Amino acid sequence: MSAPKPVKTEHPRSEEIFRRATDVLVGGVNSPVRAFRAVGGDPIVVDRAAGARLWDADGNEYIDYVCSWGALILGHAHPKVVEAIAAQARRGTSYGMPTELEVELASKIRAALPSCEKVRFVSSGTEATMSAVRLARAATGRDFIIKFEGCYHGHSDSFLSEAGSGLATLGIAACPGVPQALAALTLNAPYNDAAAVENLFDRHRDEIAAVIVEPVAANMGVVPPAPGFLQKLRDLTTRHGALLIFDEVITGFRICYGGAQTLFGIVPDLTTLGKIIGGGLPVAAYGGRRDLMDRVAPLGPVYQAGTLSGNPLAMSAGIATLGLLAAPGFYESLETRAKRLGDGITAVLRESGISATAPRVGSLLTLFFSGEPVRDYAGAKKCDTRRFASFFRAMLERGVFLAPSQFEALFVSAAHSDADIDRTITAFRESLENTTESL
Ligand code: KE4
Repeated sequence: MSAPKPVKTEHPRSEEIFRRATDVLVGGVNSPVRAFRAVGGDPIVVDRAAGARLWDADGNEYIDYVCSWGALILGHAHPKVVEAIAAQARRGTSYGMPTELEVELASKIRAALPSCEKVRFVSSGTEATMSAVRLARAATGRDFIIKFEGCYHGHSDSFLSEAGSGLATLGIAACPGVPQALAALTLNAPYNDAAAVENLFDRHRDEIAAVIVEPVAANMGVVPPAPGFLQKLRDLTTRHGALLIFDEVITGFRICYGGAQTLFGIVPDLTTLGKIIGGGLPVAAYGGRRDLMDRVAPLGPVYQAGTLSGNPLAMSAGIATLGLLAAPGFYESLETRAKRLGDGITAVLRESGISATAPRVGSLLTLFFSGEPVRDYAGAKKCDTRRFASFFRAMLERGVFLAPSQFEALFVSAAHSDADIDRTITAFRESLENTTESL
């Protein structure tokens, strides 16, 4: 295995650009997780990307496992996706009116996820989950929702308590600016704890509109659902007249073409999607049973709208992406790559005796610096985040870019070659050797 090329540890151009960024952009970023606050130092400034590679403003090359936070399952700048975007751009970027492209992408989604009898496109996962919860509250006439500690469903007010991703990274347990009266309507349960959910239903009988869940949690690190957990949520919501919302913004078209609901054989009432369905452009969606979705304007009174919803440029990227994902053997090949990486990491951990675990669900992986398996947010928070920070930097210096937080996932794409993965495993072994126990 070829040793990874060490990258320059100085980043003069990134630093200069980021200094200007902090003057005009809040924290120098447009999304908090990008700021490297949990891993130290300034973030790299990306200049370009292709396949499994990123290059920063100083010309350093990285093998990328962030992949735009999971959107780029094909890798960066896939020629067919770029061509679809370019061809559409020549025909206009946004019309603010119906197009056949929207019908085509929605039809592909419904064919893959039959529970989505009808679909509405929006421009971010946050919009999708916010709208799905509004619809659930309207359909049931109830106000409370249940979410899970450590799960992340975007930044709308109802989801900002005990949330994962950037809030976990920055240690924000409750977000200022959310009215207490609204925050009180969000009930949190530990992930994988169906008994806690049952207890909430018993305490709030007939008051709970929906349970929203990441069917594979990937915003506290990757935490698989315990056997039977999702089915128990399905049973409880059905019994109590609440809706089950699968937030598949990460898992949709990631762990299989039909998402987690197909893999686990659970039919949710509503599903939210994002990331992959936009092929790297701003597309998200919510969908579900016809009787529910037909309550949304203009058919019903549940209002939701968006200037750029379903815009033709993003639809074209999504159509090209899903067309490539539907090719025979795509997910088998992706599984082979992800298994190579997961097995390599596990072997290094076993050899090293370091207390860490590396759960994997398909092409979603995490390295938890924790001695015991992580099954919920309380377990994830026990991880040695300082050691993770040291490990992250050691990997970055070896040309491997991971998500800059213990509470995120690694994403393997179809562009990661065996050589990339072998180089990553070598960098992984060297980085573990060079990072001490908690600093
Ligand atoms: P956006 O609003 O960021 O498009 O999607 C929100 C969202 C909803 N549901 C799930 C399961 C998600 O993972 C996300 C967003 N994921 C994070 C990364 N873990 C986005 C990265 C960021 O915040 O910059």
